[in-house]
Amino acid sequence: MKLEKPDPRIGAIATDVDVRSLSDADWNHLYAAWLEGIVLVVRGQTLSMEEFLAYSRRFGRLKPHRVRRTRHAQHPELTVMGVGTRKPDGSVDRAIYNRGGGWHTDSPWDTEICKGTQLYALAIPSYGGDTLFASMYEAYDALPDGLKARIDGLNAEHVYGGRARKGNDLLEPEDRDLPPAVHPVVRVHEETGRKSLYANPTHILRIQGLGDSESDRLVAELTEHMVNTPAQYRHKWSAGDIVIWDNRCALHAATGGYPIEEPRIHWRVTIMQ
Ligand SMILES: O=C(O)CCC(=O)C(=O)O
Ligand SMILES: [Fe+2]
Repeated sequence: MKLEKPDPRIGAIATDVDVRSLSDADWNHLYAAWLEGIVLVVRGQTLSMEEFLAYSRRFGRLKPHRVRRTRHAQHPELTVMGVGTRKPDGSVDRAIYNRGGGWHTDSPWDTEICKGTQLYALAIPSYGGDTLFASMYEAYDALPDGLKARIDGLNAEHVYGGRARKGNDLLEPEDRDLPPAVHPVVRVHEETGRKSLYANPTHILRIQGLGDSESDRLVAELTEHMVNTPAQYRHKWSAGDIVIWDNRCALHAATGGYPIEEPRIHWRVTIMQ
């Protein structure tokens, strides 16, 4: 197995390895590279659905996504991304075409924080469709001391799609008004012990204890720091790539911009701590 780091702060890329037959040593290296790199790419895999699920379960328990209509019928813990980019009337279904567009972490609207999200690329368009990742360890570390002091001890409420309920139409009606989940704005990573900024601009509803406009202003200020951190990795997909990212310490964004007539299909799992 070969492991490369595109940047010392974020990203790890593994090649010359088959995740179906990992030695214990290679598994330990991959897991450590993921924790350190936040985003781990394993190139060149050929997996059945069962093999992808089995490999994913090595990272942790899998949880079916709240969006029910893109769950796989036989394996609800698996979401199929990118099917149905056109509606029956021929118009583009933006919620499917650019699902995950806009900086976010996954599942902050759940009371239990998900540890990772893992995607396996089945079909990749000829251009566009990259995914961006940003380190929230680095974003936190680089905050001015005054801002660090202001956010110390604050908690934020999150709902699916935030105040605008963006993408909420992917949810079944009975799942659209679930109560917010509350998480600290500065969190300590369960495995690395590092502090990171957790103020997801897509799904945040409000920071508790502040008025709406004060909360919006603080989220906007934090967002500038989060999305402008130079500690970023841009993944250009190839079919056969597996990418897992750590939702406890990173934001990500799907960039879209790929030809609508070309398929961009991934299998996706949500991995719990
Ligand atoms: O399709 C992508 O590039 C990322 C989608 C996303 O945000 C997710 O699967 O959580
Ligand atoms: Fe996402």
